[in-house]
Amino acid sequence: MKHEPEKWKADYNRDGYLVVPDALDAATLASLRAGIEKITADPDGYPPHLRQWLSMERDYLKKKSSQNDLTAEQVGNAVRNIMELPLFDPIFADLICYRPLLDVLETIFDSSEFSFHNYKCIIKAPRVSSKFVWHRDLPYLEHSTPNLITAMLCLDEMTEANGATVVMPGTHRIPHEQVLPSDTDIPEDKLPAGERVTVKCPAGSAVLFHVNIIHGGGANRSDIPRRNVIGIWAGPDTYPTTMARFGYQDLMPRSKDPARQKQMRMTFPHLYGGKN
Ligand SMILES: O=C(O)CCC(=O)C(=O)O
Repeated sequence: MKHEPEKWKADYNRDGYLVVPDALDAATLASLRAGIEKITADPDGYPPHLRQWLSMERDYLKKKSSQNDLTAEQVGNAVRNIMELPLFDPIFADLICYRPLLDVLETIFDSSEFSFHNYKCIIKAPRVSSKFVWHRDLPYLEHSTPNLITAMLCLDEMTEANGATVVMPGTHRIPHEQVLPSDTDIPEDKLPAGERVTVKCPAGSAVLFHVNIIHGGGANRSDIPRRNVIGIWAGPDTYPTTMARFGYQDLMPRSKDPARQKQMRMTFPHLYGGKN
């Protein structure tokens, strides 16, 4: 990955999003792909405490038939979303410590005091996926400030044909109090005027965006999958306002606070030489 902190900051502040090519090295990309493939190969083979975190395309389109022109039968057993990735495989927990991504996050937050919220994987399965509604992420994240970043690690190339994310640059600039609960699903005729950018990038790229940027994306009707491991990260003094908590939530992998550093070492002894 090329270190371009000034460019990262300028892109993010101007547009509300940023693409970082080669954020994942080849070995990490391969192991994340293998981890996701293991989950999607047999979703119904998981015990209930894990199966509950898998959302299927067929169930989504029962609720949101406008987002897919196929029937529940036609989409088969395609997985659409895997929540709580670190519960499925320690490689996803270790990803909380992945240095290239932390470098970018520390630059954009302009602080070392940011915290992990959760990791999920959004899958647009070849030929059958639904499209995404236009939305902002902040309303469903429910935090005390909007200083949160959605960081997508692209396990596959993103193209228009496989349903690349589409963003509306600049729409992150909105006062906190003007973000509405209904912004989790913004109808086409309520979208602000402005450019729509299809984020095309190679596999291994990171795409980071402000949780208030309006984004969506098309269906995947190509033959290649489009899988994004998506982390939510909270900036300094930014806290959840509901009861919901995720595994490993609130770890602060770059914190300068010795107690937080100790927490990281004790949580990931195999990555920090087993020292307290
Ligand atoms: O995977 C994508 O293209 C975007 C995911 C997304 O919008 C979300 O998880 O809220």
